[in-house]
Amino acid sequence: MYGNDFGPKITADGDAGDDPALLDGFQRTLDAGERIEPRDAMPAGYRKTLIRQIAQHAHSEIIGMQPEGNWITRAPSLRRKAILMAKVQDEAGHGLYLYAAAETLGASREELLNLLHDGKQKYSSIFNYPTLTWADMGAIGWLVDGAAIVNQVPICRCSYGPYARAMVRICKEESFHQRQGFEILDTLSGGSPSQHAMAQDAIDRWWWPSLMMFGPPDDQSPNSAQSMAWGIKRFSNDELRQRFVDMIVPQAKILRLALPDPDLRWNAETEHWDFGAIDWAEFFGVLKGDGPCNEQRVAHRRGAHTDGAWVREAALAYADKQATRTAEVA
Ligand code: FAQ
Repeated sequence: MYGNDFGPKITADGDAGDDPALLDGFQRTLDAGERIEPRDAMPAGYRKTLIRQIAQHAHSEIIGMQPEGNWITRAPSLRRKAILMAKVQDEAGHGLYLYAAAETLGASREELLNLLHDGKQKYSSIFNYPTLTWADMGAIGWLVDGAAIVNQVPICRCSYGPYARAMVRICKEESFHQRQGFEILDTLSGGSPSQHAMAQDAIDRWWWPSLMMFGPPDDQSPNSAQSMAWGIKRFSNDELRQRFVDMIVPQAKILRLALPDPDLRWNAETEHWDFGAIDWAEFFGVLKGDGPCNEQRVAHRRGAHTDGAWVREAALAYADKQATRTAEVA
């Protein structure tokens, strides 16, 4: 049983509007560290922010299947192929949990997919880069899933119940994804000189885009302050980016691979790794649609949606039949 004891729960549209009693109930729930649940009254802005973030997150999972899907047929062994297929399937599952979480806020999957296909909602910048070699599967697992874990573990404590609960399972699976990426790179790094070079090249290409995944610097992040006040975000973009760098530097040493940043230095005062300047012009360019693969990713997604129309129609026809049968029996 989910829910809490703070204030009235149900309004006609679920939004608290200006009603002081409803807003007070919402705030007291947050202050007590309890979860907001779908039936609870909430400010319209809270609902809108959650739909935006959860939808972007869901879109990232399903678009994120493409760069890796590209390598399933070319995985170097049956074992690697089976693992990669399982990982890509996990990502489809993550998309499903997240679209379901958004549905509890009143946004249907169909509506959100239309917004993605029309370029009206975003997905993570990272998936607009190409996967050129097998080592990219290692770099994505180690760096991209590593960044996703650092960003997403705090979301398990997000104030909105359905999102927080979806993230618990997603994070468990992401941990496995990161381990498999690390293992691919460890194998390549300890292999022939050309395999080692292939692993290094992948790290050189994926390092900076992975740092960008955490979003713009705090002083250019318009949504952070409100999202943190609402308990949707628990840490700022820069805090999580720093946490990621601190986690990755020692792991890179174990992998015998270099991170492509001449300014990377241990800072004994702050007890963190200092790192070089991020090219934010590149990040904002990718967000605008100018990344190496933006067009290809969205075109492929639209095509997959069109090709899958018959599956959706068949599922609806089956559901109708079942409903008719149940009604007849009743
Ligand atoms: N890419 O004010 P903020 C994964 C946008 S899942 C694109 O700081 P916010 C699993 C932002 O939306 C990866 N856009 O925004 C996997 C906003 O634009 P808007 C996805 C970005 O929301 C692994 C504007 O910039 N993870 O990798 C990005 O407070 C391997 C201003 O930014 C999530 O979605 C970006 N990187 O903070 C799958 C986690 N960063 O909407 C396959 C949940 C920012 O106002 C293979 N999301 N923008 O038009 C979050 O934690 C937050 O939404 C942030 C952004 C931190 C991403």
